[in-house]
Amino acid sequence: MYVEPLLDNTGIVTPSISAMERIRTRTARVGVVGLGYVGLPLAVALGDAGFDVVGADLDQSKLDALKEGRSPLDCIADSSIGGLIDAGRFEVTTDAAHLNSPDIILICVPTPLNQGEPDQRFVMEAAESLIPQIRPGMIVVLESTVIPDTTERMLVPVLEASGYKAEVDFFVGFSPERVDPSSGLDVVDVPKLVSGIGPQSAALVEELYRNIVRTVVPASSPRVAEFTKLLENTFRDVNIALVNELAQVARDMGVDIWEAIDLAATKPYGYTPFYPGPGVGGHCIPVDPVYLAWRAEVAGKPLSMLQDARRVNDSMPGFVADRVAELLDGDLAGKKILVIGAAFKKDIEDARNSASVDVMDRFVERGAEVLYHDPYCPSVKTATRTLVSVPDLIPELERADCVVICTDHSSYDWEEVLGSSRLIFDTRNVLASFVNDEAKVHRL
Ligand code: SAJ
Repeated sequence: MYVEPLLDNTGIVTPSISAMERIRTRTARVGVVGLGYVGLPLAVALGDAGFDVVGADLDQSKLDALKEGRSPLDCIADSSIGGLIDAGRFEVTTDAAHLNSPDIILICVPTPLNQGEPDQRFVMEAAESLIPQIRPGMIVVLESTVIPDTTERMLVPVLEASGYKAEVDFFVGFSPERVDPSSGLDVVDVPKLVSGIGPQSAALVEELYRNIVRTVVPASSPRVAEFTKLLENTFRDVNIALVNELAQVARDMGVDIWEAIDLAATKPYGYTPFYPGPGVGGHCIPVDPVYLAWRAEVAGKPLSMLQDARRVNDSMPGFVADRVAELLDGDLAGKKILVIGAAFKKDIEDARNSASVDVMDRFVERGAEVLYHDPYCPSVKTATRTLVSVPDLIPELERADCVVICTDHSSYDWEEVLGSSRLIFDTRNVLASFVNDEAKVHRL
């Protein structure tokens, strides 16, 4: 039975008592749509906080692993999953339409690019699957990174097709994901921005996350929280582009960019070190600025700096190929190139939008014979073919005309790589700490 919102004696709107009670007593059943690197850690944190969780994900193999108490993600231990499954507090389904109308639903689906444009299709599909499940007192929170205004102008109208009114019958908020699989920080340790489409939604969303994470930071609206998320990652893309562009000219000025960055990093204020590389990969940094730039374009105010930064970062694979060609008498045709690392950054298995793959494509375009090795990525799809990681590293190092280090996984024995290679182009400066033969080892 839905309890009318109460105005307490200070005139502050008190959200639906039942919804707030269910959060505070942690008796609410929570649905998580999307069990990837955002949704699964969140589902585990909810379960650990005492909530019953039902997760939905289209990937049957992921659900099979979860049902057997196995984690499909490196960043989540099997024990975290098994404990919740054994306690009967974590169910999974392939269909978000079958969440069975939980008290709370968190939407954690991907928001990629499609032909260079924002693609919010998965958010829309998730929202549409929730329409028949909306009921009075329910709370829906969007966590996916979206174009500013999506929560209020797209998600709410779709959910109100249920016949119920947002901020009256049910509640809606936005809380951007800040999961970074490689930082080692647990979901509970990262401050969480929270927001609601009105005071009741805001109070409920804030209370929900207070029961999950250590620090909650209220934003005045979903729109500003959506914008902030894009700001955080655009900040990174633009700063990486700065050092990538400087890396392309420093050498011509007789300057070692890596030394300059390390010197700048001694400044204890007003500077944040970023490092050049083969390009910017992943599902966040090369994507989020495009969402912000797209929205600005719609507002008639193109963001030239973001677009220029994207162009610089996207030019790095070609720059790497140019530098390696210089080292091989100006011609890559028929040369044997071994790329070390296909993942988009070190110590993870994710090759989405990986610059390493773009570097391989640039070499193939110039007629080189390209192989790669990556213990985390057994195979990758390049523009023209699927490549498989070579099984034995050392003989391939010895065979290569040039070894190109694109991802500096900690698992490599870099002394061994150095000793077994004839020529190395190091895009990550990972060999800096070794005594280098300058004729053999070259850097960005
Ligand atoms: N990169 C550089 N130079 C740098 C930093 C990164 O070339 O100085 C490259 C990386 O090699 C990679 C790409 O940029 O190809 C992205 O690297 P990233 O460290 O930003 O990694 P992501 O994509 O995992 O970003 C996530 C983001 N987390 C969320 O969106 C919740 C980002 O906000 C985090 O700041 C980042 O992790 C992090 O700090 O690790």
